[in-house]
Amino acid sequence: MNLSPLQKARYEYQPKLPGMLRNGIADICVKEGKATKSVADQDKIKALFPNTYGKKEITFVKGANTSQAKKQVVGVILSGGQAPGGHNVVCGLYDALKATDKNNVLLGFKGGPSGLLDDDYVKFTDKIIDAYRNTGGFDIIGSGRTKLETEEQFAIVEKVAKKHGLTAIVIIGGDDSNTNAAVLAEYMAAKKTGVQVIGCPKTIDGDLKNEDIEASFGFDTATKTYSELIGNIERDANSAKKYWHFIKVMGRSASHVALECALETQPNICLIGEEVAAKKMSLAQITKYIADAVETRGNNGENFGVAIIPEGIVEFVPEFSKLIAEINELLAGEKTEKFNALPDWNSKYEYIKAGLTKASFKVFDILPQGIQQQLFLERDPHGNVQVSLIESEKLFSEMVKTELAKRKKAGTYKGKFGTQHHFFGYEGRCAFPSNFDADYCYSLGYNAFMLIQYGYTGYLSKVSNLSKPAEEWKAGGMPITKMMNIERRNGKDKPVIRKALVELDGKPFKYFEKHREEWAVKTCFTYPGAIQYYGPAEVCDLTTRTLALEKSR
Ligand code: FBP
Repeated sequence: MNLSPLQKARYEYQPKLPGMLRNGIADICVKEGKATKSVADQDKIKALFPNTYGKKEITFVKGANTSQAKKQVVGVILSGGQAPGGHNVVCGLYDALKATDKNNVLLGFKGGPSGLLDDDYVKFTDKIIDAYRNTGGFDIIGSGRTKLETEEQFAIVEKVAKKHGLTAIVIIGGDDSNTNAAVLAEYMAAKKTGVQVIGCPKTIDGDLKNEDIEASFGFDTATKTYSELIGNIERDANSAKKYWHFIKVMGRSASHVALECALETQPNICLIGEEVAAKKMSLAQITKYIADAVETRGNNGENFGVAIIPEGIVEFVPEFSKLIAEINELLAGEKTEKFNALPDWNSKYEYIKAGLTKASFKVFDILPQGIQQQLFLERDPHGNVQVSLIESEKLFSEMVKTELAKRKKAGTYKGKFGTQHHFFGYEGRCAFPSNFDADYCYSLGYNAFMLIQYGYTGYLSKVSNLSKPAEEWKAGGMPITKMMNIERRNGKDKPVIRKALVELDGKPFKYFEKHREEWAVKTCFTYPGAIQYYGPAEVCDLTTRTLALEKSR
């Protein structure tokens, strides 16, 4: 393999563990906290998880090891979208497992949850692990989005686990994958298989967090990567002074990524989906909000700017989600064929007009034609519109353009409006993990093994106090059921981990709200630059503005 100088150097990087884990299992004992209950729907969740509900939170502290010595054979999977640091979770898990007993075994199941079902695995060795230390990506075993949720699937996993003599399974994933981890843990406990299941909180979207889990891994590196790029674009915009850049950033549901990038780069505009939903903003209102900033700046001779648009924004616009729901109905089942058979866009347009309510057609009709067509071209396997594929950065820039043309005619707007569009998502998901993510992920994996060794199941590996230096981080575990409630999914009530959306009374949003009027009209850009891996801690080890603000007094 050809190695870049940075990759070679990163192999040598020794991730920092929380102080209390530094001497390994010999020096660790468990401090039990209070029994937990789910965030909502306690009776229902308790009934669904009779064997794993209500367990105590635990913290590891220094003290004599009281865990039972036994040979461990652990299986691990990476699940869902890539997030920087995934390899280090595996490395931390491997190092803890081998440091505890060199006869312990770690199997990596390939391609995500389906690897467990297909029994497609690799037995990790020092050589394999050493080639992935502190690197980005999930390519060590690959990832996938197969859901582990049916009894039949669990029965297959049970068989595979038995074949390999697995004592535990570690699922590295987001809210859905960890929900499945909780259900699998309950299944394994109910069947008395002796197989423990432990989750690790992953997602660049940052929406798997709560009072216990301070951050999901990957958020730090991904937002730093996007912020570097956004800062570079800001500088370009401020140099050439001729473009407004509309930048969509990933974050399928929550707007944490957009908000963090805004805190890092101070753009002119950043939309926050949760605010749009709370204020029930229409497309026209959002367009006006952006156009006002463009007009003020343009009239001041500043015909450039930067607007950040979160990927999931359109689903937060009430009139737009209603439109999507109606389109899904309009094309349900055989109706898709009928629609596709129409000869041209004009006849399709008439079909749509006749099928939508008046209010939804009005919304449809103001969309640029390219977006209108996207709504009908891109369908998921269930026949639904794939909202994440809608080019919302173009949607808003087009709508702003139309609005500005009116203002120009009316004589209020005197500037010029040239645009560029960008989408930052995949660029950040496999970056070399920042020192924070390298340390945090290694700690999560190392700690996951401690939970296994102490016999816990249905727990999420928890490393907290993250705004402090790693030495002061705390390690322990939290029952996954604590984060669960009942939500309606595909027409059925399901136990799921509650997604953490941006809190409008939280400190990160409040800070943004306080400054955004000034950022909108003045040029207040900040340029975070590239992630630094070597140098002073205040440059290299700092985590996100979001976490710093959340933890500030
Ligand atoms: P996870 O929730 O699985 O971590 O994935 C998040 C994400 O990166 C979103 O930001 C994005 O919308 C989505 O994955 C893209 O998915 P895919 O990789 O399947 O295109």
